[in-house]
Amino acid sequence: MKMTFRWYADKDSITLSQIKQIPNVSGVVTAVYDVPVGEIWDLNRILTLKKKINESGLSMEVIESVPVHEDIKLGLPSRELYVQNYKKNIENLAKAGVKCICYNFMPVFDWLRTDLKRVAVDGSNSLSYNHDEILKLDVHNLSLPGWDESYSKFELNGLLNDYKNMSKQQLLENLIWFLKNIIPTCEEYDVKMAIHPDDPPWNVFGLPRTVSSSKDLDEIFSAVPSIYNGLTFCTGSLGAGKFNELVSMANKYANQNRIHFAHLRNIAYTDKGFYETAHPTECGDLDMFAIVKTLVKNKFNGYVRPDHGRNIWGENKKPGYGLYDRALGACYLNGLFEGIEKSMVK
Ligand SMILES: [Mn+2]
Repeated sequence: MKMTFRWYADKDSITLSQIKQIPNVSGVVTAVYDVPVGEIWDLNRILTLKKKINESGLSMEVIESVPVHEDIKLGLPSRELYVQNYKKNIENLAKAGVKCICYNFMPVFDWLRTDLKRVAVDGSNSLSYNHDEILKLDVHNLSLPGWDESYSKFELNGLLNDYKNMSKQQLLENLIWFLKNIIPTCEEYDVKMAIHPDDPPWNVFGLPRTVSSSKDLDEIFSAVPSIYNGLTFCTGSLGAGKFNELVSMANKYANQNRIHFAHLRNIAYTDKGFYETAHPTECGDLDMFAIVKTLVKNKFNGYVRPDHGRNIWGENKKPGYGLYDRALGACYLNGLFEGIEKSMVK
């Protein structure tokens, strides 16, 4: 297991030296953030970013994300150009020593919550999702926490309209087309693709979803069997769907060597959705011990990061991405891995 920590580069108020001080964190998970989706990341900018990270004693082996242009998800003719650009990005990232790319194939929104600061009894706050509140929203006049700056209402209406008649099967076919195009490049440059599951794993606003369940993942992997076509095992995203049995999924995909990256976080279910909790098993509804044990049992050797943390100790950072609770999460996960690994040695 290689413990990493997400870092938003120059936009992040958390510094590399703070991250380096978290025990056992060997690298950051980052990206070149200000390039429009679909365009090529300049190699020199990637190398400059890498140099800065390496000088802090950290590695840059995982990128999250290289976003996929909507035209690829929509299967438009312009996808031919965007997939060439994507391949060029894989090549450039490989030249900078990147080993794993996390990406997703969710139309329009790559995560969705109804409250970014749900306050818990202990005074901490975290992200939460309530399906009733989603149903109350006017799809033609959406205002969503965390998204108002990303799209104008006009753009959003256009995009939602573009997907109106797309089936789940069509979206899956577009994903498979994308994978068939890029995986040979990944094999050539030794870069593993790790698809992030849908968050949350069900349809919202009528948008199709195609990476929500074990059945979905089986179809994706059987269509493009190369081991370079792999998974970001995000426990919070998959686990939001009670139909997903995380331990058996961890067992299946770690055994197949498909899990290249793991986001390990906990959630608690409510009547209408879920909220994010501290990482330990007893803080939420996911059995983090059983999940990690299953990964270790299958000799999982990929990248791990703590995922969304709460805001605690008066910290008021980007929702999910404060320093303190994610650092606590990393320490908890380090302890789980060490305890389980050492107890399994005969
Ligand atoms: Mn995740």
